[in-house]
Amino acid sequence: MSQIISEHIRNIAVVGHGDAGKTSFVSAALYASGSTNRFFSVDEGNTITDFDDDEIRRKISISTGICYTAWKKIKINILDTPGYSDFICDAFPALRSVDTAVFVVNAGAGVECNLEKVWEAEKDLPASRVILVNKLDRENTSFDSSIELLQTELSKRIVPIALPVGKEASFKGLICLITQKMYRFDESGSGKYTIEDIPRDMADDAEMARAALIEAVAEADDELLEKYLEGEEITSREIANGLKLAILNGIAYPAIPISASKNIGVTYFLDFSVDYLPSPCDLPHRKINETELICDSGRSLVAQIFKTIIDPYTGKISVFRVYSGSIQADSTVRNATRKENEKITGLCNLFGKTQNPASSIAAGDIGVVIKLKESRTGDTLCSPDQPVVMDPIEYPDPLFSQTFVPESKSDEEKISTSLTRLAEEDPTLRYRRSSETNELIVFGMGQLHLEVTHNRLKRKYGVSAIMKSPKIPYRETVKGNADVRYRHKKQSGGAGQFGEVAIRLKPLPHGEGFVFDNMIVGGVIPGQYIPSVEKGVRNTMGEGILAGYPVTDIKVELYDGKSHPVDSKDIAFQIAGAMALKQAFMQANPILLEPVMSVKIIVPEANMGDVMGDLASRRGRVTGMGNEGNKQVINGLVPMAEMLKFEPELRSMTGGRGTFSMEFDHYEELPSHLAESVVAETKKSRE
Ligand SMILES: Nc1nc2c(ncn2[C@@H]2O[C@H](COP(=O)(O)OP(=O)(O)OP(=O)(O)O)[C@@H](O)[C@H]2O)c(=O)[nH]1
Ligand SMILES: [Mg+2]
Repeated sequence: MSQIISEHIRNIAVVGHGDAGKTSFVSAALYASGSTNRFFSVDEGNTITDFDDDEIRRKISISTGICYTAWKKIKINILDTPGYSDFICDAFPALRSVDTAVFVVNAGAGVECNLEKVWEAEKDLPASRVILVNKLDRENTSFDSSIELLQTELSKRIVPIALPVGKEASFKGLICLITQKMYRFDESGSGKYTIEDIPRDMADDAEMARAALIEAVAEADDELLEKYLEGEEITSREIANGLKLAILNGIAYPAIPISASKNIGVTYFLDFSVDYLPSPCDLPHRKINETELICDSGRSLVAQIFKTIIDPYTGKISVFRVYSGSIQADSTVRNATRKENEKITGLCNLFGKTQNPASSIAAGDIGVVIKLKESRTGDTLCSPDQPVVMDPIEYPDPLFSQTFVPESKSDEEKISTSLTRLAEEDPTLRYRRSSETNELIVFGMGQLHLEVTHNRLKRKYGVSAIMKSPKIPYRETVKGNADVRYRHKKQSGGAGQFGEVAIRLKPLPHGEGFVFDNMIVGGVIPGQYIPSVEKGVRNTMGEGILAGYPVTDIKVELYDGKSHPVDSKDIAFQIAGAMALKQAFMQANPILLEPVMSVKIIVPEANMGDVMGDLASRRGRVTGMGNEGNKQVINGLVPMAEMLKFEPELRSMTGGRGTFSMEFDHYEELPSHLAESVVAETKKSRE
């Protein structure tokens, strides 16, 4: 595409629950508008926006796909977001970067949880929203009942602008309530339509629906409202003007019946986008501190990177939306977030995985730049003279974790850098090495997310790893006291070793760590060997005594000992200290401590009972309850070991509507029957 005028752009994000038909809708739109020469499908695995190997194999979108098309000389940028729970987070930065949210709803499925989740994303959601009621070619679907449900569960502002003609298998067209014409769609799936008069048997329904539309639209337009209240005739043009205003201000959310896979209603939506959806210039100016971002290519640049893709061949691809000014190829811009300059070399329009070079990206447009050095998702790019920083993009902390054990030495060497690269394009992926268990723990949004990550490590970076449940970082301590004398003596052959220590072991309150008390008087252990004893004790504490976990919350009093003028040495006292602690520890009623998490769970009222019951079965205790919006909040304390598999359980208990967060709170004694099996497991793995 050559020079783009900002008024000739529409930016839409296609959002909704998994499987609603978002990718199919985008595919239909690309075919109908001539951007592809075939109707690609998710089932055949050849769509433009689901091109990743995992997306094709699993037939779901994992990451937001970016493409654009031209319809009646308007450039429509389309962001095809994922709807599956593990990947839904990618929808929010997309929503924030567009001017209209297009909700695709599965007509047969009611208001599904991730549809609700994106609908509630107040902070990211543009005012302008459109509802596409999809899959109306399927059995047991009804546009009317879908609308009724959406109006009661999401918003009363949802209002049809078209009615379906024909039901289920015979769904073949629409009645447009604005033009009062019927659009009959070509059965071949081309998206083409012919315009006819409204069938006589639908005239009454159309009249009623039109009245509802006028009523909704009138709220945005005082003049229209007056006319409507006076019962005057309202023209199509007047409805159209009012509708535009109502959409821009979020007063009406138009709904359209479609079938993506039969390409019915899709071109009607494209026409509608051109005529009614706001261009980037129609929106109220965004403001950052004192700076107004005006959508005009002639001004200073402000753009935000809302997504990063790491392509094994091309390298880093940064996807951005321009809010003000324009980006020119071969220029230098300022990354105001990182306070670094960046060279813009490869500037492109992205069409799925294809990069189409561009000489500039205009105000309001979406584009990509290749191989930026420092820039990351969320960063603001601007003209050096106007360094404003847009709000960063925030992601929830992933709470589902698995240990990745590299299979070979070379896998071990590559795994961290590969995970870093994966995490750069996937901000809900995190990893860290546990200082307690030394395991590499990978955090994601759910089992499927980590399975995809595991597969990508192999496929993109050639790293093989075994995925398994992480170890719990238990600690060891004692509940009682002990008094032990230990002599380490090796005086036969070669240089001798001699060291004798007497220690008292006492428990400390939880969280106090370790105290080493030197009570030696009269030099029975020479001063230079006291640190040796302490070192022996500390090393043993680090290795663990009962089950291989670090020892904590103990006090060791070194109160007596003996030395030898020739054979006493550092190593001898280290060994004596270590052995004395081991013996004392086992005599002093040793126990295991387990980490306990402070957990916050948010669920619909209806699931409260189930979730409370589930918490009790996880040895959890509730510490407080309240509500947030129309949801219930449960605060509690639950052992970490019981939370590892909580995420899928909560998902199934609440039909995906529950969410939770947690953080480490404190250590607590592990009940003895559970401690026994942990000790037995350590024994087994040591053997
Ligand atoms: N009968 C019928 N099937 C459809 C229609 N639209 C989509 N499908 C099917 O529904 C399934 C899911 O379609 P997708 O387009 O992948 O759905 P999605 O919303 O992109 O799903 P995620 O990306 O995983 O959130 C596929 O098998 C499609 O063929 C439709 O209008 N009618
Ligand atoms: Mg999809």
